Formats: sequence, structure tokens, C-alpha cells
Amino acid sequence: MEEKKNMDIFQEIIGKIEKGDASAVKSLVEKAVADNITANDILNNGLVIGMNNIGEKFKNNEVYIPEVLIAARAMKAGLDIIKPLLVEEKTESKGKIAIGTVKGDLHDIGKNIVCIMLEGAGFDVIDLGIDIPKEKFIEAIQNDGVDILGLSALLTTTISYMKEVIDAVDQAGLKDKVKVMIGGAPITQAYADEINADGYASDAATAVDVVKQLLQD
Ligand code: B1M
Repeated sequence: MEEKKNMDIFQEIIGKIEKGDASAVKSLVEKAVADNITANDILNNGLVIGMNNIGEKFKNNEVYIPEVLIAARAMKAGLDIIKPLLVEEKTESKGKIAIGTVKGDLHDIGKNIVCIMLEGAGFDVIDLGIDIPKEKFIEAIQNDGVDILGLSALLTTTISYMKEVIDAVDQAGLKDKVKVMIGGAPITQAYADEINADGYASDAATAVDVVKQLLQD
């Protein structure tokens, strides 16, 4: 019964994201929180699915960029509500990670979720933003003392820039100081191996596990 009620609200959230109705998504997420549905469930069974559905429609030319942007804004309205719940109280930092979407790539929805989940797991996260050149990643290692560099890319045309960043880290003599984790829809473990990335995560929850693992290695 409870499960059915939750499924109904997830379906409503998904539908409103697809319609790009930010205020409805905000209200529905607030209601879900009040109904004691966990932030993780709201994220994974509602918000992410709504955005993925829009992605499929975009791929099939059923919707275009304006609709995608409006859906992304609606998803963000929901994400803003649950962010404080995903980010639990942390006592001491477990490690520092700087994440950016690589140069030429403006997609940041997935990266933002990864940042939130890592913060929630107690890591210090520096969000470098989008369209980030290799020099900025190097600066983060040199100036901010990060343990892990996170590279996100969503375009097949920009994933090769991840290799440029990894090569630049190597050339700057910083490979021993930092581990590099990569992710994004077109990325695979095979690609991560090919470009000598230290870790790959297919989604935000896995990213937390990979970071924990990399910090132990
Ligand atoms: Co873009 N876009 N887009 N787009 N867009 C894709 C990626 C595309 C697959 C759509 C399609 O045609 N099927 C396609 C790429 C095709 C390809 O490369 N072969 C595409 C294209 C072509 C383009 C443009 C070129 C379109 C144009 O202008 N003609 C253009 C490029 C702009 C640029 O970057 N230079 C463009 C623009 C846009 C918008 C601006 C409209 C918008 C981005 C808004 C924003 O991000 N603020 C947008 C969107 C939203 C998408 C789709 C529809 C959805 C992406 C998304 O947010 N997914 C996307 C289609 C799709 O992926 N199905 C598409 C939801 C998100 C939660 O998932 O990002 O995969 P994702 O993140 C996941 C994991 O991948 C992982 O964890 C996240 C959470 O679980 N992850 C990591 C991500 N980063 C990680 C990092 C990690 C670890 C895990 O460690 C560091």
C-alpha cells in the first residue's frame, strides 16, 4: 500500500519533470519529504528517471533543447529541496575531491548529483563547474591539495579531453599526488582503462564507492 503510494508520487514527479513544471516538482518533492520518503528514493526513483526520460525523447527528436532545459530546471527545483537531506552532518572531512565537466562540454546535471552525493558521504567537494580546461584541474591539485580529481563528460566529442587532462597531470609530475575518477553517460570502464584513469563510476552512488576505494589504495 505504502509502496503503491510512493510509486504514485514518483510517477507524478516524473511526469512534471517531463512537462518542465518546476513549481509542481517542488511541491511534489516537498510532499514526498513530508511523507517520509527518503531523499535517495526521491532522487533515484523520481528526479533522475524524469530527466532520463527527457533524454530519451531528446534522442528520438520528440523534444528539443528548450524543453530539455525547462525539464532540467524543474529537476533542479526538486534537487534543491532534497540537497540538505542528502548532505548529512559531517564531523571531519574524509578527503577532498575537485570535480569539473571537461572543456567543450556544458552538461552538468549528472556532475551536480555526483557532487551532492559525495558531499553527503562526508567528502569535501570543490565544484569546478563546466567547460573546464586542463590548467584549471592542475591548479586544483597544486593550490587546493585535492586527493581526487573528478572529470565528467557527456559528449563523445569531449571524452577525449579527459585523456588530455590525465596526460597533463602526468606531465606536471602530479600523478602520484592525485587519483583521477571519470564518469558520464558515454564513459565505460574500458575507456577509463584505455586513458589510464584510476577509477570510473557509472552513476553517483557508485562514484561514492569508487572515491572511498581510491582513497584506500
Ligand atoms: Co545534451 N546531449 N547536448 N544537452 N543532453 C546529450 C548528452 C546527448 C546524448 C543527447 C542525444 O542526442 N541523444 C547528445 C550527445 C551525443 C553524443 O555525444 N554522441 C547531446 C548533444 C548532441 C548536445 C548538443 C551538441 C546539442 C546541440 O546543441 N545540438 C549540446 C552540446 C552543448 C555542449 O555541451 N557543448 C547539448 C546541450 C544540452 C543542454 C544544454 C540542452 C542540456 C544540458 C543542461 C545541463 O546539463 N545543465 C542537455 C541535456 C540535458 C542532455 C541530455 C538530454 C540529458 C543529460 C542529463 O542531464 N542526464 C543527454 C541525453 C542523455 O544523456 N540521455 C544529452 C541526466 C543525468 C542525471 O545523467 O549526466 O549521465 P548523467 O549523469 C549520471 C552518470 O553519467 C554519472 O552520474 C550521474 C548521476 O547518476 N556521472 C558521473 C556523470 N558525471 C560523472 C562524473 C563522475 C562519476 C559519475 O566522476 C567524476
